[in-house]
Amino acid sequence: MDSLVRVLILVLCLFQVINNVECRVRRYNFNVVMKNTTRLCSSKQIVTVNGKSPGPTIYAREDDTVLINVVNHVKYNVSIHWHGIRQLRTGWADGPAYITQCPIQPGQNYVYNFTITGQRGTLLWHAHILWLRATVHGGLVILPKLGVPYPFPKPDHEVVLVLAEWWKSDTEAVINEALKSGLAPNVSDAHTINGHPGPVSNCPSTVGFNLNVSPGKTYMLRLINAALNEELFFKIAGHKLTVVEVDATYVKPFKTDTILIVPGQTTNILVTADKGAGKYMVAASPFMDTPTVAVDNLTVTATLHYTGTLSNSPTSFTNPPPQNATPIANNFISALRSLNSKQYPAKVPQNVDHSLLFAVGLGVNSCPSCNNGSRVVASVNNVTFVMPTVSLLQAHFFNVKGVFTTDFPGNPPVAFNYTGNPPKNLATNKGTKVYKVSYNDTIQVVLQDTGIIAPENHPVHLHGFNFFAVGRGLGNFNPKIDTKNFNLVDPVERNTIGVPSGGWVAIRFRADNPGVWFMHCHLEVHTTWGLKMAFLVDNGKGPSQSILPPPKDLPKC
Ligand SMILES: *[C@@H]1O[C@H](CO)[C@@H](O)[C@H](O)[C@H]1NC(C)=O
Ligand SMILES: *[C@@H]1O[C@H](CO)[C@@H](O)[C@H](O)[C@H]1NC(C)=O
Ligand SMILES: *[C@@H]1O[C@H](CO)[C@@H](O)[C@H](O)[C@H]1NC(C)=O
Ligand SMILES: *[C@@H]1O[C@H](CO)[C@@H](O)[C@H](O)[C@H]1NC(C)=O
Ligand SMILES: *[C@@H]1O[C@H](CO)[C@@H](O)[C@H](O)[C@H]1NC(C)=O
Ligand SMILES: *[C@@H]1O[C@H](CO)[C@@H](O)[C@H](O)[C@H]1NC(C)=O
Ligand SMILES: *[C@@H]1O[C@H](CO)[C@@H](O)[C@H](O)[C@H]1NC(C)=O
Ligand SMILES: *[C@@H]1O[C@H](CO)[C@@H](O)[C@H](O)[C@H]1NC(C)=O
Ligand SMILES: *[C@@H]1O[C@H](CO)[C@@H](O)[C@H](O)[C@H]1NC(C)=O
Ligand SMILES: [Cu+2]
Repeated sequence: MDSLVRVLILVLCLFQVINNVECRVRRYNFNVVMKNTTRLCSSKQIVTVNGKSPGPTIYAREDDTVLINVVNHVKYNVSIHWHGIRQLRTGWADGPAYITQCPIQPGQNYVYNFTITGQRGTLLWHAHILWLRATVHGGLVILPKLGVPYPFPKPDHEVVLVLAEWWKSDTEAVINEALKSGLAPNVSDAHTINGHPGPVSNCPSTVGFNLNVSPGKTYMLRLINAALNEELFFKIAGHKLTVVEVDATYVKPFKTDTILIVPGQTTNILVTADKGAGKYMVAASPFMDTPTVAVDNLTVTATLHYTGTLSNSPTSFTNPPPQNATPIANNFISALRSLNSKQYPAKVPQNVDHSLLFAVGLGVNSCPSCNNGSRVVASVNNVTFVMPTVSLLQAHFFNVKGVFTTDFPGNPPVAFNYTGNPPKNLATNKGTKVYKVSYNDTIQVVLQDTGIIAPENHPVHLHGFNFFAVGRGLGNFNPKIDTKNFNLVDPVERNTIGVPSGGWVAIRFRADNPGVWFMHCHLEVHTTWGLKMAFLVDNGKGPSQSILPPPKDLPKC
């Protein structure tokens, strides 16, 4: 290439003004700042990126390197996770505080540096410390390589829709109050779509997000659930939704009325504006099939607004599914299949080196200062994870002793009827334990919900990998019967999966990424309570199978 052209492209790329030439490096500045914000007719200060919540959408192409300079101007420690990005050998850029990095302290900055390999689609980024994720989140769009089409008809337009939750109170006050009392935190006061709660009865000035569409055009909605604690249904009145991708992997397209999307998941849907005119309600509402668990039951609405439709035109409404609509949730989940085409094969591990059973759920530990003398906790295989004070990845890389142990149990220490009557003793162990595997080992984890306190759906997220969801069922997992029914051909591939309430889900992945990788419930309340653990994947042979050295500006503890 002519060097003048190359310099010109570099300059244009530096300022992010073009999308159609190959900018192989994408640069973003994330200034973490406080912002006074009014929603639901009440004002508060929130933590934001660049003064906005949702923050900026990151756009990149497959194979691009992304450099995000995060500058912390707030009083909280901050770290940001690029949720679903594989981070091959670059765990230093993954983001969970005290797992792969020490937090970025007030006044400090850190450049997240990662290359996107073998992925394209919609993901999200969010704070991975405290409850800052409530307002510090945004979209992450990975376009296919230049010239590579989508494996479905190209939409005319694309729109990012971020679903989230809004509290009138400060969210740090909400979780701190709960940790003090030992009880569950207050639920949110509203759900939001791109920051808008939609019309609510006690605040007439609040309006919903407006999505303008032109008759006959097809829209790809890049749906993201950035909510802290709530799984959501999503519907559009009068329109069929064609699902084409989840968690940045293509699926066999299918049509549905209702999407289920749990915190941490993303879903791309095609919607054709085939009505000609009108205003159609878009609705997101909670899914919760445990009657004793409180949720924010407000439905957030937005409008699919055909251009040329006057504001007094009729509006088409839709009824959100009932909160406990398990059959609707199951229909959606069982329709998901990997595309598994020649170009995008599903590389499902056919054999497993580590067959693990992880019992996930709640527990009760003693807490003399709490309201009831006890506190609700959560655990994986009866281990309530204790956050270390230096990051696990640093401790691993620099061989710092005494930070973690490698004795995380591969099976529940005591087998019991997980979904039947709970054991008498609901106490858990505490520990900072990891499960260690060799490079390229294959791992199967059956995530088994427990009925301790109550059976509940847990959206479990794995960092550093996509996994295949090979099986799912109710009650206790039975290896003899259930393994035979696994789908090892075209199971859905994703990074976050709902463990069904009172049931189990089986996932498989290949440990082809050295480092320390967090796995946790993506309901922030359960993560806080300890439903988290980490896998340690050793280096393989040679530099291409080993963790890169840490960047010079990696924050210190
Ligand atoms: C934001 O709100 C705080 C009080 O909540 C107030 O002290 C501050 O002056 C406000 N800042 C701006 C820029 O309005
Ligand atoms: C980003 O990381 C790569 C190695 O993966 C390195 O070559 C490059 O210099 C880094 N860029 C910056 C700006 O630190
Ligand atoms: C939580 O809800 C209770 C009951 O409505 C209320 O008294 C309390 O102030 C709330 N806590 C926070 C931090 O908003
Ligand atoms: C939502 O919850 C509140 C408080 O628990 C309850 O009063 C109300 O009836 C519920 N609304 C719906 C639609 O379920
Ligand atoms: C715990 O305390 C709350 C209020 O402080 C009370 O409503 C609840 O019944 C108590 N639960 C148990 C298990 O004692
Ligand atoms: C577990 O408990 C449930 C509910 O009591 C019961 O229906 C089921 O048969 C039990 N399963 C086993 C394996 O004992
Ligand atoms: C979990 O660990 C605690 C503390 O060691 C113990 O008391 C309890 O019996 C264990 N429960 C199960 C189900 O293993
Ligand atoms: C990982 O294991 C698979 C299956 O045994 C093998 O085909 C592949 O070559 C291995 N990859 C590496 C990088 O060792
Ligand atoms: C911020 O992180 C540093 C390093 O881990 C820690 O020493 C400090 O206590 C943290 N600050 C707060 C307010 O938690
Ligand atoms: Cu959970």
